[in-house]
Formats: sequence, structure tokens, C-alpha cells
Amino acid sequence: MAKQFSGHYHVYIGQEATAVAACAALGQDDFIFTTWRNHGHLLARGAAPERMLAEILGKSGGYAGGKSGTLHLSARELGIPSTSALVGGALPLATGAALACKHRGSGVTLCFFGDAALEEGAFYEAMIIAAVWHVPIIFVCENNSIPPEQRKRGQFTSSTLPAARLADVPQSLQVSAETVDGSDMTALADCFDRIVPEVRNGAGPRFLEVRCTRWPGSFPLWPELPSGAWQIAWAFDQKPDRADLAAWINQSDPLTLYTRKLVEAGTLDRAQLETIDKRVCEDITGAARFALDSPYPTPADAYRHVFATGERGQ
Ligand SMILES: Cc1ncc(C[n+]2csc(CCOP(=O)(O)OP(=O)(O)O)c2C)c(N)n1
Ligand SMILES: [Mg+2]
Repeated sequence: MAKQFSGHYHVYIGQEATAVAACAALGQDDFIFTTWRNHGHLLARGAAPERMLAEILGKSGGYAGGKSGTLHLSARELGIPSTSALVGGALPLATGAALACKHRGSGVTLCFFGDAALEEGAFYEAMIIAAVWHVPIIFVCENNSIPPEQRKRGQFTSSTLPAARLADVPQSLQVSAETVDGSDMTALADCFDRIVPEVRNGAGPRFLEVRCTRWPGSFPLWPELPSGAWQIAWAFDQKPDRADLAAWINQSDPLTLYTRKLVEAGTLDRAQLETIDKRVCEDITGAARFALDSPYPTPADAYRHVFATGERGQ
């Protein structure tokens, strides 16, 4: 896919366990709202990778016929009505969807966002309205802010906030809040499996801070592979050749850590995991082929799915 995509993009590498655990706890009636890291959330919700990749390339086979691009991936049929690329932009929309869930008597809404959203006014509006209306919403803050070497002992702050603990902020607005380790798949699954039914049964809004550590390749403005693609062998007997990548794999990568945990627990063996990895790689290669082969939309398509065509009435 090299050089097929022009424009800025954001990766979800290192945060995958959050989306997987969250979406696994949801049902069909539920909504999710997301950000520029939307592709991880959509995949976890069951979106088709070929339609997502086609959308990212602006092709007609994409979820929005190539009109939304990477920043606005959405799939209404999966309960993902829209994606906002504004920091904090999805929170008020998600709170509205949660109010709709409350009125119709079914469904919960889960809103993913980054730690910088806590410096936006929209965050406080959404927290207050959600608490006052007591709507079924889970605010999932993926805090990937401070690299390990810059963290003070025992702390996990955000570079954009003076608060020492992010969970204190919503707590002060009567939204119950807790914190979970984003590299620990089991802890995340336990957390979402507990919180989602509570919110579904009328417990009111919740805030969850998921503490993640960024993959070393995502620090440049244009993310780049620091040492080839992720390899399942790194979970076993091989090591990446860069020291920072090796440290991140061993301490913070949820995928590597969970792969090792499954083997240690005897749930799956190495051969089974390699088979799964191979199948996923083949699926993604097929999805990339579909996206590359998909035609661009025609000029006439620009006038489809719009409220006004620009033509004056007689
Ligand atoms: C209102 C607004 N201001 C600025 C930007 C530019 N911008 C895009 S991503 C980003 C940082 C967001 O950080 P965070 O919310 O922590 O999410 P992360 O990218 O770390 O997952 C900024 C400032 C924006 N998209 N929207
Ligand atoms: Mg962040």
C-alpha cells in the first residue's frame, strides 16, 4: 500500500486491546463513537477491512463511497453513525445517542476519545449533561500521552492537563470513574464485561481511563515502521532489532503480552496462534487488493447523498 494514500493518518497500534474488549462487551443495539483512530474501533466492531481500506483510499467500494476518507470512517449498520476528527467532537453527539437509547429503552453508547479531549469545553458539557440526564453512556478515554521515560513515579498524567489523575476530573462532576491498564487484555475484558451491563441496567454514565503506551513508530507526525511489521515471532523467540521497540513489545504491547499469556495458560499453542496470524495477514492482503482495485467515485457521485445539489429551483 506504500504511496497509495496521500494525507495525514493516525495508527491504533498499541491500543488494540481496548477496542476489542470494549466492543466484545457490546450488543447489536449499541452505538459507538470515535476519533481519527477510528479504524481500530471499527474493526473491533466487526467492520469489513476491505470496505474500510477502500474508504481510506477514497474509492467507491468504501463504506461512504469514498467520500469520508480516513478521518470520518463510519458504518451506520454497525451502530457507528459518525466519526468526529475534532478533539472532543464526538462526546456531545455520543451523549445525544445515549439519550436516544434511554428514550427507546434499549442500548448503550460507548464513546472513545483521546486524553486531549479533557481540555475541550465539549468534554465538560457532555459530562454534565450525561450526569444530569443519567444516560447510558461509557466515556472511554484512551490516555496514550506521556512516554514511559517522562512519567513521574506512580503517575500517568496527560501532557495537556494539570490534573494528576484524569479520573478525578469526571468524578468531580458526579460521573463515576476508574482506571485500567491498556496493555492488559484480561483486565480490560473484565472491566468492560462488568461496566457495560451496569450501565445497561441504569447505573448512569461512566468514565474509564485506559492507560496506553504508544508504539515507538507513532511519535513522528507521519507514523513510520520503526523495524518492519509486527511479527508473531517476537512473542516467542525472536527480538526486534531496535532497543526501544523491543522494550515496548515486552512491556506495553497488548498483542504480544496477550499472545504470551495464552500460551502460558495453555489456552492456545504457538502453532495455533501462528495459524490465526497467517489468516489475518491473508485477510488484510485481500482487503488491500480489493481497495486498490476499487474504482474512484464518478463526478456524478458528488451529487449523491447530499441535501442540496446547488441547482436553483424554477
Ligand atoms: C478541536 C481540535 N483542535 C485541534 C485538532 C488537531 N489535533 C488532531 S489530533 C490532536 C491531538 C489529540 O490528542 P488526544 O486527544 O490525546 O488523542 P491521541 O491522538 O493521542 O489518540 C490534535 C490537537 C483537532 N483535530 N481538533
Ligand atoms: Mg493522547
